[in-house]
Amino acid sequence: MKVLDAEFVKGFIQMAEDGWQKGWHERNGGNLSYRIRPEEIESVKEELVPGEWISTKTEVPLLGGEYFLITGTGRYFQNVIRKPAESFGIIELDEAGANYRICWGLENGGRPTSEIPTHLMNHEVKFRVTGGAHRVIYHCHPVNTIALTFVLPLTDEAFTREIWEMMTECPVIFPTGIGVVPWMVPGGRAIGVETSKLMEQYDAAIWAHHGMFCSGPDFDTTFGLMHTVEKAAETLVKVISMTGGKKRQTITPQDFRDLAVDFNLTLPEKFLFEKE
Ligand code: 2HA
Ligand code: ZN
Repeated sequence: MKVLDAEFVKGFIQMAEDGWQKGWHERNGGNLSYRIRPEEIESVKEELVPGEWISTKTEVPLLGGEYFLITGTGRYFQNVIRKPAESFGIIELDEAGANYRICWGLENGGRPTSEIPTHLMNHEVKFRVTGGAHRVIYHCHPVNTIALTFVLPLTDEAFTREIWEMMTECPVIFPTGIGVVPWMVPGGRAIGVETSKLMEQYDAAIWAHHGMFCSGPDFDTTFGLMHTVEKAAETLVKVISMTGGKKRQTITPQDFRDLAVDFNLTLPEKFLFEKE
């Protein structure tokens, strides 16, 4: 089969297009990667031509030999659907996960996203903690979530609690909460280490004054998580804009505990603190 005819590739392209349509990918902002299933990579073998080995700038031995779809550095989400073979590619990792080689796409001198260390380290943590269930890592620049990083304390507790309060389904969709990475230089291993530590417990991590990473088992769930957090962030921006932050009424810690019982959730008590 041709790469562009494969269902997993069509899903990748559609998710990139959906993110572009949401306004989360100005210019070359954001990046997306998908850990390909063995039968999926087998189905497109005829088109794979491995290139040179290049450093991943990290090591992810648990992912040795895995193949990924990954967007290109400097390439635009806007163009994923228009110029797919230039905008993303298929890479293969060596056994140590220390080097990759491009096997398809990233045409005209493309390379994987500058955030490849964070993507691979997040994939490795999620591979371990979900028993291989998670396959998608998604990064974008959603405006309301970014705006809140100038206003809320940069703690997991503050962000999780405020976002949960904005919509009853939030704690159902991400019961473990949201992590926050303070401002750091992007594109390197250090920010990848901090993000992947958060991914041990969370499926969403916010980068202060930059954007967000989400992880999930498939394209729909991962995009849906990003969308849910960003929509709740938009609601909070409106509440703060209207009131300065003082709510007349909200969902209380006891409400969350009651929800947890009926929905069979475990909501960490660290997010259910009493406010001043
Ligand atoms: O330009 O979003 O974080 C891609 C990015 C880097
Ligand atoms: Zn970014």
